[in-house]
Amino acid sequence: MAEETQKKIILSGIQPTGVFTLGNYLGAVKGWKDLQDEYLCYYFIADLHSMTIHIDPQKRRAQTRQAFALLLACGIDPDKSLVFVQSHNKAHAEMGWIMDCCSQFGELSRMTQFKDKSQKHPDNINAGLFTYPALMAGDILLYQADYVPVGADQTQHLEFTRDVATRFNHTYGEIFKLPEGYYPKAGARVMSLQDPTSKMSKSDPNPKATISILDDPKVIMNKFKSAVTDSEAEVAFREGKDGINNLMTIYSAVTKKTMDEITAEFAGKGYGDFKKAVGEAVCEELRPVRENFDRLMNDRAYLDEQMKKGAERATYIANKTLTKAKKRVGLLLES
Ligand code: AQP
Repeated sequence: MAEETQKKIILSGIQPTGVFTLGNYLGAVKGWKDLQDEYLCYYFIADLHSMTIHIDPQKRRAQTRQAFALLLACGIDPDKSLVFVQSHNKAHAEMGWIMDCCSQFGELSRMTQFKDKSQKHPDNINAGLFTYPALMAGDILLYQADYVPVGADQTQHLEFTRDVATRFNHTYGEIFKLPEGYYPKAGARVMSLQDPTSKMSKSDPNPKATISILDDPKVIMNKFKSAVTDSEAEVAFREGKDGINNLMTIYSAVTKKTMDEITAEFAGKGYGDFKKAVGEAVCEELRPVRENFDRLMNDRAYLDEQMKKGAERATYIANKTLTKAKKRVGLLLES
């Protein structure tokens, strides 16, 4: 892996807020794996971002290590991609502050994620939750990323990043590349199995609503069995069939079959057969991830070494842009 290559840079992060769900996997991480040959990929565990919600400190530490291992278990190869923990590179916090000072109260107030998360955690509407997009802008701009894979829920943050970068470049002189969104061809949006109108989330308190990528096959089968569907008996993708649409989306993402092929496959069969097939396909997809994860978690020395390597490289790359930014805003650099 060399920064000198002509490859475009892709950057993305995932919060260590719990074991990744099937949504995180099919909607993000599985796609990240496939980008590794074509792009120079930088992937990080966004532990600073996870501080916007309260997590027991010991749990946060354990989940951060676990999330790092999960990325590798899902096929992110540290020999091809830069993989690191956000807080291991101090440049993120420094650049975050610079971005805070380039962000306007009004634009941060309009972020839908702030509104959603404030509603979800009304007892902890902290300033970090409000300035989260500024930290995220710093994450992206530090590495001069060309592309950022974005789901529908992230486009507003990317626009914000471009706005802040443009403002900085205009005020202090051009140093930041403006990142573009990367829209994966096969990225699936996976919904809750219990409420298919809301997305599957790591932090959902109802365990039946989410498939964790480390769930035991038996547990996976049971969760699909109890997934909410409808009172019809037709496996077809159409409006009003949120539960079945979600299961079809999952099945299609795993098997690569089209919706029409899936409808044909289950014509005349009941939802029981369909749910069983979805469960089995997901178990098979996740089996190697679980095996890799168990192996990695038993090799603490390897994980520590990879984290250290990632932190060093990330710091080296990011410091180039950070130093430029600090100079431009007039911070007196240490001699
Ligand atoms: N249900 C989903 N379907 C498809 N993609 C999803 N992602 C998350 N949920 C789904 C994508 O996973 C990446 C990492 O997400 P994150 O951990 O940074 O934050 P998030 O989007 O807030 O994920 P969660 O699981 O919902 O976490 P919590 O519960 O902590 O808020 C992102 O690319 C995201 O789009």
